Amino acid sequence: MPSRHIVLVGAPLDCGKARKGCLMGPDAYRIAGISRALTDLGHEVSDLGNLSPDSNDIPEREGLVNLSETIGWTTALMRTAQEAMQQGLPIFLGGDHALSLGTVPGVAAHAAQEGRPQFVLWLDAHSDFNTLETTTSGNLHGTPLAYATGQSGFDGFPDLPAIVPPGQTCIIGLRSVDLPERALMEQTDVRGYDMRAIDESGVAALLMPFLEDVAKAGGALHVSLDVDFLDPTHAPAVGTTVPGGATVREAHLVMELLCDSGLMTSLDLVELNPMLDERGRTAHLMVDLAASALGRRIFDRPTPRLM
Ligand code: 6HN
Ligand code: MN
Ligand code: MN
Ligand code: MN
Repeated sequence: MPSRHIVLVGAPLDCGKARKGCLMGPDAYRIAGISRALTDLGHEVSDLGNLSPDSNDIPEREGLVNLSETIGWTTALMRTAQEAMQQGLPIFLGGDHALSLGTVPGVAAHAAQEGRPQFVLWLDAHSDFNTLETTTSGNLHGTPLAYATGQSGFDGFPDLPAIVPPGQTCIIGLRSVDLPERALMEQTDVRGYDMRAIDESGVAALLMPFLEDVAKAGGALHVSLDVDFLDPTHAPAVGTTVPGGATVREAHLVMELLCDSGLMTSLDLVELNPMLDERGRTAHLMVDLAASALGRRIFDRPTPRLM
């Protein structure tokens, strides 16, 4: 893969749910060697350090967890994502998945300025398609994909600088979807693939048609990788473990196919909770997956294509 300018953006937000620990995520990725892994691949890496949320005077709302702080992170990340896109390929080091309330609209605004359609690949056990109206947990890390695709029910959040049409998003890894978010998602043309689809078809058969659509449209592609996409036996450092997730090889294959496609323009690494890790293995696995998406291969010879 050609050498890229990669911009690391630390976003230690921990407001998207009650259990704390994701704020240590950006530093865990740094300690696990994310910069070195990427410079070893020939990329230039800059690290913008850790961001802080904007302040605002939005009142808290009954039944919603940390609304004001979450909106403060959303506005800060929307702005920073647009700036980072002008410099290179940003990797947003989370932080919980509420991070994507800012990153996805921010990168989409950049794509709109360039006249390119924005696509989103969501690798997650969950669809994160709740709104402020449908959430039963009140945890706003369960809402970013609904917000970014322009669903209503986000009173108090900023107007979107750009909407990602639901048909330009693809979720892979689903195995925990709330009934109201499922009902909302079913009214859209979001592509959602559950673990059964991976078991039956293999992950490549699900991913490749989506990548072909991105390529045909000349689109930008944002990838949002939630730790719980992976099976908890491989990636224990996450608060929302759901058994039956992707294997290490399935996750690497997604990343390797993304790399071959040359389409990825930005990446979120979210939901790592270092308090729950075992000797840093989840942080290292996430770094290895990012490296696979950006050119690491074991043996530098093309794989024969069966499809
Ligand atoms: N995540 N659907 C559940 C909720 O509380 O809305 C779980 C959300 C999980 C969010 O994994 O990023
Ligand atoms: Mn650009
Ligand atoms: Mn998620
Ligand atoms: Mn999840």
